[in-house]
Amino acid sequence: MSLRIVPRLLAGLLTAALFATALPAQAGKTLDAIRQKGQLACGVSTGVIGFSALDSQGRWQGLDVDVCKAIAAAVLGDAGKVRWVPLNSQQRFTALQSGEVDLLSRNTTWSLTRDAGQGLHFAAITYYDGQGFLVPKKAKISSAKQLKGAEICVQSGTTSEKNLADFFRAQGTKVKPVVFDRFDASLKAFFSGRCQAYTTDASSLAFIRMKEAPKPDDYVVLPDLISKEPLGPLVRRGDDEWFAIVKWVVYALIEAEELGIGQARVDALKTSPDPAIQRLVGSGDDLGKALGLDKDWSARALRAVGNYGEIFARNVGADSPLQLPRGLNAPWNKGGLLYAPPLR
Ligand SMILES: N[C@@H](CCC(=O)N[C@@H](CS)C(=O)NCC(=O)O)C(=O)O
Repeated sequence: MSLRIVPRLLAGLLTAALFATALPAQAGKTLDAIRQKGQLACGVSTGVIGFSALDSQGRWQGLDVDVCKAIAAAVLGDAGKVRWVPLNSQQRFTALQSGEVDLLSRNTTWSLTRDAGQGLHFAAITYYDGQGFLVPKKAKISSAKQLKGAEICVQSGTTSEKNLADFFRAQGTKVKPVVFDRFDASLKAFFSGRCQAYTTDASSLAFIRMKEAPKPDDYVVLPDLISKEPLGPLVRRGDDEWFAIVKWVVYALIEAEELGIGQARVDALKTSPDPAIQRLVGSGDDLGKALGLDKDWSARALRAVGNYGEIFARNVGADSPLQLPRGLNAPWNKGGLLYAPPLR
């Protein structure tokens, strides 16, 4: 054996040894910084009821808000240690890229160019949505195709703006988008009759009709959905450990619903005979170590906000004014698309 290959051989052996031993996860730089600040900076919307909006007491509420609270509970031990940063559609990506927020949890659609082209990583899907149209009832429009030639209010920096153009181009027709940078301005314009329709994610249209329309009954959401809008939290590229934490906190919430672990029963279930339940409530095998967290991370997240089904019901579903059906957002074994990889 030539002496020249010895260093290479040694380096190879060392690398193999490093990967063979289960490395205790390093806390990534984002997690370190969050711990140092004692606060998670979470980017939310400027006010989309059901997902992220201030309530009458000035507290942030919603499905996307609960995702941030769950993460804060998992990594800081306190769902209250979140700094909320309201961001409109245009501002959201720069705020994440620049480090102003640690994560964005705000009705944001996962797409290739956002994921691969902007230095970002979508961590998971927390709501399967699609783009729809809100129209005045008196216009007697029953399908999106009838909107040919219409002026349609839409917010800039959204997939809604792009899909609107695609949909009508594919039909060989055109519409006239009326584009607004600010959400409040877009709503004001629509409800004052500036446009014949308003377009965005269907879940947002439900809130817009119910909470923003002068008379909700004067408006209808058309049945057509013209796109796929998988919404979920995202992080900056370059910190795999932080990416993993955000991803697995969401999966823990989803898995807990599948296993029937409700917010009120997290501690009672510590004595469950089911190892999968034990792992999630912190009495079984340690899942925290691989994430750079302690063993109780998922139990804390669940105690803070409940499982995905509870989060959905409280914010947008059966226990909320929006009354959105579970639809695609039901667990995979109940007719929906929610599916967490094994937490083990
Ligand atoms: N899911 C779409 C649309 C998301 C979006 O930004 N929607 C608007 C209209 S509902 C919004 O959230 N506006 C509130 C704001 O700008 O704060 C996307 O990711 O582009």
